[in-house]
Amino acid sequence: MGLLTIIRKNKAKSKEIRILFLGLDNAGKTTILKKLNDENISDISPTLGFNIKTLIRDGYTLNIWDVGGQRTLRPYWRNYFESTDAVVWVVDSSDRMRMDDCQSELKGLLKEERLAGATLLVFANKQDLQGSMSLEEIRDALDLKSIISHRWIVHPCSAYTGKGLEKGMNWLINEVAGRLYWSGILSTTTSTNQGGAIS
Ligand SMILES: Nc1nc2c(ncn2[C@@H]2O[C@H](COP(=O)(O)OP(=O)(O)OP(=O)(O)O)[C@@H](O)[C@H]2O)c(=O)[nH]1
Ligand SMILES: [Mg+2]
Repeated sequence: MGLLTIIRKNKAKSKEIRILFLGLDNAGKTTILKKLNDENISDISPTLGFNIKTLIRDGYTLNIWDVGGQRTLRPYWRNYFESTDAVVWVVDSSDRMRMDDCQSELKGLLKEERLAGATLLVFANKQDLQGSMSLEEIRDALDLKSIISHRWIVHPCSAYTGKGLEKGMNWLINEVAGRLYWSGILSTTTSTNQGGAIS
């Protein structure tokens, strides 16, 4: 039995998926995570270290790591890369001033060898705010179309209203579970070959 088969079999028993929530500070990572877990979102402070949360979805155990995004904390992101199955890159869609910063941080991240196999979900958060950037604007501002190294999708959401959160996570779970547990029998319902957008 090959090593890959053994790893797949062991993972299939526990059906665990390790997800890393990253993005600039103030993007809404912690708020999204709390909303997904039906927690109160009215009193959230900037994350200075990390939060870990375990969610159960569709029979899968999602081990989610939410790491602080302030500039001084970003060098520590690499401490969380090991064994990551998926990255959720959270974007504050109303923060037009920092889209360049957001793009360069994301591009740097995708060059990391330890994240080579990870699936990428870009959450265009804060869609409830008037004047927030549309999906197309975010796709252009972050130059997402140039990403060919990872399977990706960009999905609009609001952590405040909850709109879009479950749909985005469902895509991610299908995608990762297909790769890890179903040996390449990928779901084709929402994805294109190397990514694309669902709405
Ligand atoms: N209007 C609106 N505000 C949001 C939304 N999501 C988060 N916020 C607000 O944005 C601010 C930052 O949210 P956090 O969840 O702390 O952001 P974060 O990405 O975890 O930030 P760091 O921990 O510093 O990396 C808070 O004041 C939230 O209430 C959203 O969907 N809509
Ligand atoms: Mg946070």
